[in-house]
Amino acid sequence: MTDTAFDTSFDAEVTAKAAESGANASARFRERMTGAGGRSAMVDTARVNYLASKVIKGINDIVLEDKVSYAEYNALKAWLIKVGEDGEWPLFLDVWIEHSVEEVASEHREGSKGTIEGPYYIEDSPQLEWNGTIPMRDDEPGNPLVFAGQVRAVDGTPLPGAKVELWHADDLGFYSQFAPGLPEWNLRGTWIAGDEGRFEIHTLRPAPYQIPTDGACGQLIAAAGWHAWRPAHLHFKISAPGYELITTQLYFPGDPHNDDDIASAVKPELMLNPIDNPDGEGFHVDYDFVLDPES
Ligand code: MBD
Ligand code: FE
Repeated sequence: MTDTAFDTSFDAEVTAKAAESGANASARFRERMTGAGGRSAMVDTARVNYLASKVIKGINDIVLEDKVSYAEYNALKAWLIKVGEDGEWPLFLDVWIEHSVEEVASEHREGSKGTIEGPYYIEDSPQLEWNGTIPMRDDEPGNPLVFAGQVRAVDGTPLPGAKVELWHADDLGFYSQFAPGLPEWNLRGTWIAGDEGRFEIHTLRPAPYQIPTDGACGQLIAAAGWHAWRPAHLHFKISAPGYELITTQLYFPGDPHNDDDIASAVKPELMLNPIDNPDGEGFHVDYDFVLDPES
C-alpha cells in the first residue's frame, strides 16, 4: 500500500484558522483548573520564593552574560504581551517546558513510558466498547488504523475495565473543540478494556502536525529560524482504579520529525510498529500499556 501519511502540504486558508486552536486552549485550561473537581494550583510560599527567585536570577544572568540590548529586551516584552493576547501560554509552555516536568513526574515509574499531555486534552470523551470505532465524520480523510493491545499491571495482572482515552488531530492537523467547524467529539473517545484487559481501537492514522504558525509561538519560530512540526502522533491517557494514570503519545517510524519534534516529546519506547492490516484496509498495530500501582 502507498503511504500518504507524510504529505505535509497545507493551504493558506487552513493555516489562517490555526491560531484559534492555540487561543481556545487558554479558556479550557482555566476551566479545568477552577471548575468542579479542578486541580488546585496552590504552591507553598517557600517553594514559590525559591523557584521564582531562581527563574528571575536565571534571566538576569543571561542579560548580563550575553549583554542583552534594549532592542532585544523590548522585542521580548512585545512578544510576551502577544503570547497572552493570542491565548498561547498553554501552547508555549506545553511545547517548550512540559517535557522536563513530565520527566521529573515519571522518574519513579516502572510501567510504560509516558510523555507530555499538550494543550488539547478534553475530559469525558464518549465511552465505547472494548473494540469500538472513534467518533468521526462520514467523509473523514485518512487511512484506517486498528490499534490493539492489553492493559496490565507491572506484575502482569490484566486490568479489564481499564479506561483507554485517545485523542488526535484530523488529517489537516486540527483538534476538535479547539479548531472551528468540527463535530464536538471528532477523533476523541474512551474505550473500556474487556476480558484480559484487551482493547481494539478503530481510528485513522494521523498525519504529521504543525503547531499553529500565525500566533506568537509561530512568530518566535519564524524569528529564530526554527520549524513548527511535530511528528504524527496519537495521544492517550490510560487509567484503572488503584493504578497511576499514564499520559502518553505514540509515534510512527519513518516520520521526518521523529528526531526533531518541536515539543521534545518523542522517546524510543513510544514508537509504534504498524503493519498492513491483514483484515482489511489501512494499518494494524499492537501496543500494550503497563501501569504502576498507586503508592
Ligand atoms: C499538539 O498537538 C501537541 O500534541 C503538543 C504537545 C503541542 C502542541 C500541539
Ligand atoms: Fe497533539
